[in-house]
Amino acid sequence: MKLVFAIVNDEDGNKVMKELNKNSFSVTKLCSTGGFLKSGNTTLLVGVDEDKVEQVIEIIKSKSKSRKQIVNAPVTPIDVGSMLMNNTVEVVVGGATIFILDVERFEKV
Ligand code: 2BA
Repeated sequence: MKLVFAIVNDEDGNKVMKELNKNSFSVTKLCSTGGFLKSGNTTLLVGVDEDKVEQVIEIIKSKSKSRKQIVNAPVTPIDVGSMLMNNTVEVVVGGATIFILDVERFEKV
């Protein structure tokens, strides 16, 4: 068995979860926060047999869009003397960041 960890945009989270449920996959949704943007994202946990992992990835891929986001990157005071200036940076976020882990043991009691 494998555990699929998928970090998706908040706006895509429900769509991905709905499609996984429609295809009979059990999903747990966690509210998470990206360390870089400090904004909310959604982490989905899906426990599946190894032969279903590709199907899960395809579903996540089909419902997750990548987006460009403009963020304020503060310029350090060293760069600008005593003034504190803001500099905007464009980053591409997602579609989805996926980790696949081996499950040592799975029990429902
Ligand atoms: P955040 O950490 O908020 O990152 C959002 C986006 O900012 C990233 O998109 C990437 O384009 C950019 N970014 C992140 N760290 C950066 C840095 N040190 N310098 C420059 N740009 C940076 P994604 O790569 O699509 O990641 C989306 C979210 O997935 C991340 O949100 C984070 O919550 C998670 N994630 C991505 N890679 C991860 C990893 N290796 N381990 C744990 N979580 C990860």
